[in-house]
This record gives sequence, C-alpha cells and structure tokens, in this order.
Amino acid sequence: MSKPICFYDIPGTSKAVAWSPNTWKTRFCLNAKGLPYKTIWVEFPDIEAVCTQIGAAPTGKQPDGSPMYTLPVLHDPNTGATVSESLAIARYLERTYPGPVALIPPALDGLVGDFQKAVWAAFGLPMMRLVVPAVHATLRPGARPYFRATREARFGQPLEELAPAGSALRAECWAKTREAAGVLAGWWDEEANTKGLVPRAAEEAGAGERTLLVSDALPVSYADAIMVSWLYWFRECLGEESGEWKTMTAWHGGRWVRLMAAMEKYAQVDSGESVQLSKL
Ligand SMILES: N[C@@H](CCC(=O)N[C@@H](CS)C(=O)NCC(=O)O)C(=O)O
Repeated sequence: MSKPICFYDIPGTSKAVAWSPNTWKTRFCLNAKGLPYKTIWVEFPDIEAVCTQIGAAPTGKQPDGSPMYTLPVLHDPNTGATVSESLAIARYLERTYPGPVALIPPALDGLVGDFQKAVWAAFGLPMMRLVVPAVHATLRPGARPYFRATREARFGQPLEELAPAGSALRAECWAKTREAAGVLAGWWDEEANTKGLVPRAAEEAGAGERTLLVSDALPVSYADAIMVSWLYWFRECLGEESGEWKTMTAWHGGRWVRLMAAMEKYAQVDSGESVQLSKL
C-alpha cells in the first residue's frame, strides 16, 4: 500500500471529535491494522452529496423509498474500491489487508454479522432514545437542524420528548439498556470461560479485561470494536463528566471500562481534512 485510505466520518464537538458508533468501528479496524489513512470529515447535511460524488453506494432506503446514504464510507486509492457500511468495510479491510491483525478470523466471518445484529437487537430502541438527543447537542451547530428534522421524522416526536431528563421513561430506558449490557456481559464471560482466558475467580475479583470472538493469537476482535464503538458513542455524546456516563462505567463490575481500555491503543483520531458543501 502506498497511498493513504480516505475514511469519511462525521465531526462533532465532543472531546474526541469522532462520536459516531458506526464510524468508530471503521477507525478501530484501520488503527489496529496500522493502515495509513486520513479522515475526511463530512457534516450530516453533506453526506448524500459527498457519497454521490465519490460513487459510494447507498446503505438503505429513506421512508419515501429514495436511497439512504450513510457514513462510514471508505475509498481506497490503492485498489480503487469505494465501500459503504461498517461491516462491509471491515470485511473489505480483512480481505485486502489480512495482516498484521485479523479482526475477523475467517472462520467467524459469518457469525460476526449475526453478532452485530444481536448487539443492536439487545440495545436497540432504549439506547437510541437516551443518546439521540445528546447527539444533536454534540454536532456542530450548523448540522443540528438537519439532524433534528430527520430524527424527529423517524421517531414521530420532538427530540426533547424521546426520554426527558428525570422522567420515568428515561429511567426505564436506562434500566433496559443496563439489562441488555448484562446479557452481552454474559456472552463475553462465556467466551472467556470457554477459552480459559480469564478464570472465574479473577472475574469475581474484578480483575482483567476479556475480549470476544478471539483466536488465541489475537488481543482484540471486531466484536470488541462493535461494543466499544457503542460505548464511545455514549461517552462522547453524554459527556465523560456526566452522571449518566459515570454510572455506566460502574456497570457489571466496571468491565466495559476495562474493555474500552483494552481498545484504547487503537483509538487514535487524526485531524484529517474537512469537506463542507452546504452553507452551515
Ligand atoms: N448500517 C450502517 C449504518 C450507518 C449509519 O447509520 N450512519 C449514520 C451516522 S451514525 C449516518 O451516516 N446517517 C446519515 C443520515 O442520517 O443522513 C453502517 O453500519 O455503516
């Protein structure tokens, strides 16, 4: 590889700038594989125009049936490929650049798609209600009206009513999100215990982090990247200093913070360059 890969991401005003869970998955892959890349920051209202311009395929349909364009997108000048959708990008990177770390071991390629869907099904709506209003506040001011209009159309409700601070609904969403994370914690435990990676006694003492869907040679996997990307979303949008984030860091014996710490070496964010088409 000689030329840096172009990685399209959405900027925010949070500490890391990068806040989107779907694009974080791609960043973890690029960093873990040590691939040269540059981030191209695209504001929400410009995503469709940029994707059309670079020939990125839509990833779904809008409610009116028109194509839906989303980030992450990756353009690899070394192969000419332009790839949309986080899992398709992870698979492209795995196929094209198998070393030095295989984040999706070949035998688990089929499973990882189901895993991603299962994580989404477990967290789903309660998590969205909690964080979507915070995403709005995290975006740069010029991108907010687009985000508000599209998300309010999707939920059929003003952002302020999705899970208002102090409401019983918000408490219920938190309880469901915590419960879902508990189910996921069981999957990580099962994996670690099956492989003998972390003895039960160590877990009870709260020691060590564990990773999921690993081969013995791998420190982390794409499955870990998926989970940590959701956690980054919470942290970046709710704010590291918020009471809600602090509460979350204590969930399940602090295991999620340990998993984040294990992935931190792959979390660098470059300054990259910005594309701005709309007058924001
Ligand atoms: N399944 C897609 C989902 C990507 C996605 O929803 N991205 C959001 C940002 S987190 C987006 O770009 N939305 C564009 C829009 O709402 O206009 C993936 O995993 O890449």
